[in-house]
Amino acid sequence: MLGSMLLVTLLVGSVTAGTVPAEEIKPAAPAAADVLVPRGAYEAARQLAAEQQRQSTSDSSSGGLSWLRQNSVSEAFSVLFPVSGLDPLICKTTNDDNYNAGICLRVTDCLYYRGESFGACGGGIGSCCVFAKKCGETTDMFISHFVSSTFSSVDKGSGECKLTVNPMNSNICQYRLDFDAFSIIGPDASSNCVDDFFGVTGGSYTPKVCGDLTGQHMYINVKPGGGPIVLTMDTSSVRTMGRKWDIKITQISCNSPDRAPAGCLQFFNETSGSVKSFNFRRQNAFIAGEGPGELQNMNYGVCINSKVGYCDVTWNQNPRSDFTFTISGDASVPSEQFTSKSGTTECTSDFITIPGGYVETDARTTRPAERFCGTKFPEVKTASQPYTLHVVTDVDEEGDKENFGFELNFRQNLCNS
Ligand SMILES: [Ca+2]
Ligand SMILES: [Ca+2]
Repeated sequence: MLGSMLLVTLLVGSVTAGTVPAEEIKPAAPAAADVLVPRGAYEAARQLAAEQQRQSTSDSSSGGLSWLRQNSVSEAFSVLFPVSGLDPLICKTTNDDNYNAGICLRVTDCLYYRGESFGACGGGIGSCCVFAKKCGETTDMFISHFVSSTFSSVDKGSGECKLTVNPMNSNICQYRLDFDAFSIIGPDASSNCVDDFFGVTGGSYTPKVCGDLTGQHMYINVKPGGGPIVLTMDTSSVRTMGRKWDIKITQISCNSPDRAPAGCLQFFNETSGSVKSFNFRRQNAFIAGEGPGELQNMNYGVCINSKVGYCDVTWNQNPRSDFTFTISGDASVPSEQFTSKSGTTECTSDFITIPGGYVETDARTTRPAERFCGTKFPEVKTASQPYTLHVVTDVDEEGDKENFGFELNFRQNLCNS
């Protein structure tokens, strides 16, 4: 009872603190609250909020980022009294047409940092604040969005367009990019991104990409205390298309449970899921005049987090269509003629690698195979941890036809199953 009275006092006190000039309000340094409540009570509340936020962070076992911790007393506290060194709360926006997540901040802070408010969060005290940035801008927010100037109209490209992302503090080790929307011109016939492309500099390796990346993600590692990363979107000013992009950028602390292992451009923290190559398009037939789906010069790792109680992983071609594994060779022939290839002599240009992989040849025997290409993918199992999938493509599509890339499903299997 005493606790809830204290809470009410604190909440009321802080809400009425709107007379403090905006310049004095910083997310990591509660200023207004200090003068309104006794120092001891404030410290106690702050420690409670910090402890509860730590617990709710460590309880988070869902895939990807800690998600949607809304509407609780501790969250209201953490909005009013942000604790230095802890990530701000992530909130869901009310209007998810363009953005699906923001940062829960005090209303005054959202205004001060020129964010856009998308409804309430943090027990109704905070404002779900979205930071949308365009060409030439800079951000150092926990979560920000790199967006195209228009979301729907057909436009000419605008040439080089850069967003500079500075670390929000000296303890940032990683960024996660979520391509919530991403549609620019795809590659030419030799799988090269010539008209439009997107790339990231200033951090660990990321490939140059183009086409459709909606739903994909990338992790970029950086040295803590270092400089910014730069996101570059380069769109051809002589080609017209309804381009759009909304790339959500999340800063990840060095000690965050959401941090992906180094070397994994993509990381899946789930027992089952689907991995697609960049610009894998979901259509079932090749469209004349369009380049291949496959992109050149790929060389990256995809990692699956090994879950406790699970002992191996099975990879399958997505059964949705025959075109979900067309990596090398001629995919313009009837799909009955699609063939699976494996090994280092057959697969030399475009291929995927599954370390420790083996294929069942019949019910009793297996054949080791780690490198796969061609136009068909056999069921592959591996018990070699960490579970990874490597993607390699060369500089052209010489000898290949109508390659889409791949869409593979993975499933971790329980031990002793
Ligand atoms: Ca190919
Ligand atoms: Ca190729």
